[in-house]
Amino acid sequence: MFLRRLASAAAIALAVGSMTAVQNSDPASADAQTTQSDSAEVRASAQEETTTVRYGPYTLPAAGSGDSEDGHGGHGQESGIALNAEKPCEDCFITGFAPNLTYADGTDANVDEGAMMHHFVLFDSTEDDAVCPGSQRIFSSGNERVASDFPDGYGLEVGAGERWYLNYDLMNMAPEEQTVYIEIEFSHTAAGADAGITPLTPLWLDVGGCFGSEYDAPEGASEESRYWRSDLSGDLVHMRGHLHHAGHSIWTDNISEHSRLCRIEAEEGGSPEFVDLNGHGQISDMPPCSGDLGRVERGDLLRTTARYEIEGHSHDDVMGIMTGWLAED
Ligand SMILES: [Cu+2]
Repeated sequence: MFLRRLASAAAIALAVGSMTAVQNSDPASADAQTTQSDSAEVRASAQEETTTVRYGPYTLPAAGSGDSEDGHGGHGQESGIALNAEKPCEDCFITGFAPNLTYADGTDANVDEGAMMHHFVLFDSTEDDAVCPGSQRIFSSGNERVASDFPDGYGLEVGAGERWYLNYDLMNMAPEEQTVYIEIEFSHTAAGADAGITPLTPLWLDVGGCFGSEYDAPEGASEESRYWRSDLSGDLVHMRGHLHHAGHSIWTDNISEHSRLCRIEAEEGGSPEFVDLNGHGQISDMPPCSGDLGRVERGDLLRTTARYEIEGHSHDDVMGIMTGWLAED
């Protein structure tokens, strides 16, 4: 099963944000092309613009090739870490992002053609993560490619000297090799005193903990939880989730306040692109929570729970991750 085959180095870096795993990097993958949108695409406010950054190319080995870990009939996999990942802007606030996996001509590469964006994570190596030791985990997505738009007036600040790196894990279920790109459309606005943007701190709330995002889910319905005691205070304004195939839902509660901050249900096979070559529906939507999600006070205990409903057999190496964005006081 492809669900089992995450490269361990990539998985550790995903959880810990550790720069120690960068030996895995593929220098060719650090190349990225940036296309600045023309003025016709500028939307929302006068200052907001969109920039699409293309990471890659990544060549995915054919399914069943010798590159798969079990060596027979597995999915082709391409994973690693790209250093010096392109940023869409500097001295700016990122106010939203829309991830995708594409072919060279810009069309969608999805599981109906065998290509799966198992996940990617962008790190800022110049900031510490708020939850776990290591670099700050700033943007991520699984194959569902859900777009996030932060509420008006909020954004993630990108400094001029900031250095990003990209952890990617891509898979191929097709019998032939294919070449794909990770494409992220960022909306952003210039920083500065008149920007009127409140900076956000990303929170990575991972059922797997800090030292590995993966865990094994049994057959049937199961729930797995993890607690985090906040050492930050602020307003939570956006949350998005990540689950693997057969993931049902994920939610985060503020136990100290007896309140629910966000609950997200996964949809599978919602459109033909998300039905794979074996006829299985893969996760196609996990709508984010956005707006006034609640207060988090220093000392509050947050609990994140992932629910899986799996028919017929257990799944190894699943994930349950909620990422949140906090406007600190
Ligand atoms: Cu994952």
